[in-house]
Amino acid sequence: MGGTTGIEAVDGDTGFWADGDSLRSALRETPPRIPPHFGYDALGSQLFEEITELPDYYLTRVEGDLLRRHADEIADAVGTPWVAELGSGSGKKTRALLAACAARRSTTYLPIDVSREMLVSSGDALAAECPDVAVRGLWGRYEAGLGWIRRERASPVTAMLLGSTLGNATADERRALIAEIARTLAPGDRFLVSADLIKPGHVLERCYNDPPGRSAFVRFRLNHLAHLNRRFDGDFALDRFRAVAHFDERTRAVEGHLHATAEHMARLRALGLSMAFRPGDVINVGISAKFDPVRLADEMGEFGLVPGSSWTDHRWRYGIFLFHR
Ligand code: AVJ
Repeated sequence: MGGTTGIEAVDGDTGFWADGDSLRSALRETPPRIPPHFGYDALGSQLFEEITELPDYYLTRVEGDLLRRHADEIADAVGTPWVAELGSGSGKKTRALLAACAARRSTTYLPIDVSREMLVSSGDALAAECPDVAVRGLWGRYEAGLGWIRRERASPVTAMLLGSTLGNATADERRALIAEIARTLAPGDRFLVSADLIKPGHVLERCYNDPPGRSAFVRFRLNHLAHLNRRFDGDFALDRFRAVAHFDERTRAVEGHLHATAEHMARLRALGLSMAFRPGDVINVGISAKFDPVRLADEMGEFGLVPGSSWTDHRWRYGIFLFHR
């Protein structure tokens, strides 16, 4: 048992997950917004890996430490033969947990990601390190991956949403995603979700901006425009934007912004869309909401998800929370 048994395109045969309608409406918000999944094409996924290595970007390291330190306990609490991960990325942080799961029971891992390249490389790395875990990669958006799980009746299952990725959704998107997860899960299934906890604005602004001499965040944010240019025959001028993240105390979210530095127009021909920019105009290329564990549990409760065990670091920076359906 084990090894990669292949990758399935769950967003249709073309794998064309970058649908124009949701983009068009997000670009019409004030300020215009680019939804988070556009940040994770092959290049964006690689740039995000660079971000995780920045000295002040603590999220990935703190979460990885928690997952390694508590791998056995989490694997006991998980208890399901199917383990699906929404936004699996490089999969590095999850390997210790999957190994602990496979040591306890026959385990099939379903990584869901919009980067096909990431599914291939993470699947290969997992097969080499944890040959006991069977892997079926689902290439596409979360909703499509969850649809696959329902159709194939892959249950009992644990759906995992790690990396504090829930924070990248707007309030509306977040409710829709939790609802979709809750309706996919059957009684006995689990939801393992991690969350970066609320902390002072200056710490978060240092975390979400490049230190001197580095440019991982700037390139990651600008790649959203480059990606739209490639996908939708666009002409966003990357050199007419400056990338800055700031923490909004009111919404308790870091906002990743691109500020226009010159008056200009940009078009996305495939969408028949054109946008005018003046110096200082903003495009929002990603929010990273920060969480209060009590409010998170309340939000899950609205969808019938019941809190189980949780794991936090001793400085209370980050939490991993298990919910039962
Ligand atoms: C993918 C949730 C880990 O919000 O910290 C956004 C994504 N990185 N801007 C985060 C991200 C930079 C990231 N996560």
